[in-house]
Amino acid sequence: MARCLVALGSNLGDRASLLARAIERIGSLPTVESLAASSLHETRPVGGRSGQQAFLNAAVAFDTGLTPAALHAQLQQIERDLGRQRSERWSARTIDLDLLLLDDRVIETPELVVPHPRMAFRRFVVEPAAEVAPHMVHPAIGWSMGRLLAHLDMALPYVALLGMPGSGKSALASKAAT
Ligand code: PH2
Ligand code: MG
Ligand code: MG
Repeated sequence: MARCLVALGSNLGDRASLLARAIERIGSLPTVESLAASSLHETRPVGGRSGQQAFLNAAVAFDTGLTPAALHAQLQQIERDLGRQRSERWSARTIDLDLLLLDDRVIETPELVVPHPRMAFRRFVVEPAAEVAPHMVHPAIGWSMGRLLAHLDMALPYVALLGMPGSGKSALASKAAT
């Protein structure tokens, strides 16, 4: 059995009902036990086209004997069943289910990357995650969800560099850091 953390988000359709249905479906997956669900958080869209509707975000933690690949496939099936249509990246969606953590495993395959690459910087992920799994540790950073949230709360003056892949963001960031 592995303890698993999943983020949920919806900004299209009846958001609360879609999250509730997704949580119920996750709870009835084979071998899933001891599921804890966070409260629902209304959040402003981060990235994507301007003018998108606000999100409802949540997180669930549970035990499962499913393999990472099987769990990922099940989550994608639930997304499809709840009307998710994939168009451009970060477009409005009925439901988004992101596998954040699976114990302390690090997985990098073309289909699945765990821990979820952007999870640690996103308040809409970390806040609900800290509600259901405050002591679960991000295996690359070595910090618990509770500590990541406290860190975000300190609002340090970060600067973000955005750009196309290969546009030189990393080189610029290392120059700026020295
Ligand atoms: N998901 C995204 C991009 N932006 N913003 C909020 N507030 N909530 C999300 O779930 C979200 C987002 C990509 O999956
Ligand atoms: Mg997502
Ligand atoms: Mg996703």
